[in-house]
Formats: sequence, structure tokens, C-alpha cells
Amino acid sequence: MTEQFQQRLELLLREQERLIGSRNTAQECYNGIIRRYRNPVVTRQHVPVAWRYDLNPQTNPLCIERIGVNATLNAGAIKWNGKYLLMVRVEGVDRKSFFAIAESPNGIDGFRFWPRPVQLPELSDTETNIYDIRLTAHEDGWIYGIFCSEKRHPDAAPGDLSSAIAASGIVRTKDLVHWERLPNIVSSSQQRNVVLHPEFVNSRYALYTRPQDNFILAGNGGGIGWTLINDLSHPVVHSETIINHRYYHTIKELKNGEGPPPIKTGRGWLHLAHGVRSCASGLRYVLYVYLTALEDPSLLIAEPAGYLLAPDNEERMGDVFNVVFSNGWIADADGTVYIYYASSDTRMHVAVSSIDRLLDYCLHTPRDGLRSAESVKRVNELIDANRAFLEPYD
Ligand code: BGC
Ligand code: BMA
Repeated sequence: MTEQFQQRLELLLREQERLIGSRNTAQECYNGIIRRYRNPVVTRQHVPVAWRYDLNPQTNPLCIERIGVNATLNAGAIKWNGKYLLMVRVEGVDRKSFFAIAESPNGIDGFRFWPRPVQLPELSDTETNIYDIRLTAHEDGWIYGIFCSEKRHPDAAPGDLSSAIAASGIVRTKDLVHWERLPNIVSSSQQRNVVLHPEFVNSRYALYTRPQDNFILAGNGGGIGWTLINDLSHPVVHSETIINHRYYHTIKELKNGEGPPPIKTGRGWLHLAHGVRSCASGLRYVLYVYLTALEDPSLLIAEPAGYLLAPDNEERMGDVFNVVFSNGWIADADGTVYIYYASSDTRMHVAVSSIDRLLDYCLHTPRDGLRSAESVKRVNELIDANRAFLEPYD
């Protein structure tokens, strides 16, 4: 090995260890609901050197990168043997993504990839890309992953190389190493953002869906749907009820979709979702929460107006600007909630909250009045109610 090769290799390894070993600290700015952490938790620089470089000085004397990674984003999440696991969407410079698990001892830093990416069984060679997996530890004893399986539209004209179809793929595992592939979900519309509810509902599997008229636009469809399925080995969506709607001039006017599986709390099922609106700079993705009834997870009982988390500062920049997206969160036994989100389709972050704070936010934030006049009314009500409390400071 030449000295130069060795120096470069040592530098790559040292830099990566420095990155993984660096402590993450909470940001000062805090609204009492969620607290962001300063450093992204998983970036493309976290992807092991051995996945990207040929480390043989004979075949790679210049020690250049052979398989580049473009982004690490949209991770599913699960607590496993006391560790915080992210099933990350790793997107290569070739635009194909795959899944790989990164593990942290504390949920906020030290995320290290397992030795190899996830080997997900293929159903057919028309499946071009897979992404955005949601992990659900179901009460039937399996851990399921539902992800988007994308292929070229079979009816696309010969020169049209971008029309696509989004379907939902299902895998299950008992150890997060060996994955069994089940058939894709059969639905009359395109489906991305399908999420498995963790419990049986009337002895059936319950899915949050997102019917769409076409690949990008919700069209007449859209909204977060709900459907019950007898058998995930024959996953057919017969009918969907929309349980969380889109509205004109809101953060989810264009489309919305369920994020990770909801968390069961004393007051209801807590949901995290994304809302999309269109603007001059493209599609703007933000995160919002809503609460559904414990006895009927399809029944909306609270939804604060607006977003919980929107792109901020550097988060606005990346591969697809002005996007935050989440398909993974972890609730600890002490009530701490780790919200994992990607910014601008580029890197993963964490923001920390708690069940109590999220419930308080959900139950006591005014609902969207859908008109400016209503918004002003709410501010005035708050000012009036606050007057007595400000008197001592006058
Ligand atoms: C991309 C996704 C994106 C979707 C819709 C896919 O081809 O991989 O990141 O969400 O298109 O724009
Ligand atoms: C989609 C999602 C994500 C992505 C977002 C923004 O529709 O499924 O993969 O983060 O667009 O590009």
C-alpha cells in the first residue's frame, strides 16, 4: 500500500469516526412543544467507507469513491433491544434508493450503520425504486415494513421516461435482518404513504392509506384514508374512508399523508403526518399532528391548526428544497418522543418532545378556522384571556 493511499484511507476512517462520535446538543430556541437538535443525526457521510470505496490499493490506487451516496433521508424508526434504530432511505448518486439500518444508543447521536444494507426481496424486476418505509411492531408478533415501490408507468409513451406508478410493498421480519416479502397492496388508485396500525381493529389489520389519482397529485382523491384488511398475505383495499381531509388554503391543501404509525396514549392515538402546499418555489412539505379516538382510531378528535414543524434555516436547502418529511418516531416508556425527520430530501434530524406536550398541543391549540377573520378572533380571545395575567407587570 502506498503511503498516500494509506493516509487517505486513515483520513476517511478518522473523519467518519469523528462524525459519528460527535455529541449532539439541543437547540436553544424552543416553543415548549418540540426541541430540535443541532446536528443532523444521519448524513451521507455516515455511510460506511467500505460501501463507497474500493479499499484495495491495487484496484483503486487513487483511492477514489466508487459508489457515491446522494442522500440519507425518510427513515422508518423502531426501538429494538434498547437501541434506537433508523431504517434509512439511502439514495445513491444513481437515484436508486435502498434501506439500511443505523443504530444509536440514545436516539440523538452516535448513529452507526449496521455492516450491510438491508437485503429486501424483490417481487419483480419492474420495481425500479423503493423508499420511505414505515415500521410497525404489530400485536401479531411481526414487525412489518410498508414502503413505496415505484415503477415506470406501463402505458407511458416511448419518449416519456418519467411517468411512474407508486404502489405499496410489504415486508415483515422478526429480527430486522431477515425480511419476508408479501404481495404489494392491491388498490384501485396509486398508493404511497401506506402505514400499518399497530393493533388489530375488529380482529382485522388496519391500514392508513393515501389514495391518489396520479403519481404526484391527489386530484379528486387524497386525504389520509383508512381501510381494514383480513389478511396481509392478500392485501386488497376494497374501500377507503378518508379520516383526515385536505382543505383550501391550509398547509395540506395539495396533499397529505400519514407519517409513522400512530402512538397510543391515554387520550387517543397520536398521529404525525405531512401536509403539502404548492407555491412559487415548488411543493412545500411540513409536519402536523392529529389525534384519533382510542376505541376508534379512524375517528378524528383533535387537530391543531397549521404545522408542528416546518423547514427552518439550513433545513430549507438540499436536494428538494423546502421539505420536511417524517416516517419514523420513537416513544420511550418515560413518555419522551423522538421525532425523526428528513430535511429537503437530504439528511436526517431529530426533534424531541413528550407524549404530554404533544397531547397538550393537540388538545389545546385552536383548530384551523379556515379564514383570516377566524384567526384574528382567536388571537383576540387569547389577548383578552391574558389581560388579567399581565396586570401585575403593568
Ligand atoms: C421520489 C420521491 C418523491 C416522489 C414524488 C419519487 O420518484 O423518489 O422522493 O417523493 O417521486 O415526487
Ligand atoms: C414525496 C415523499 C418523499 C419526499 C417528498 C419530497 O412525495 O414520498 O419521498 O420526501 O416527496 O420530495
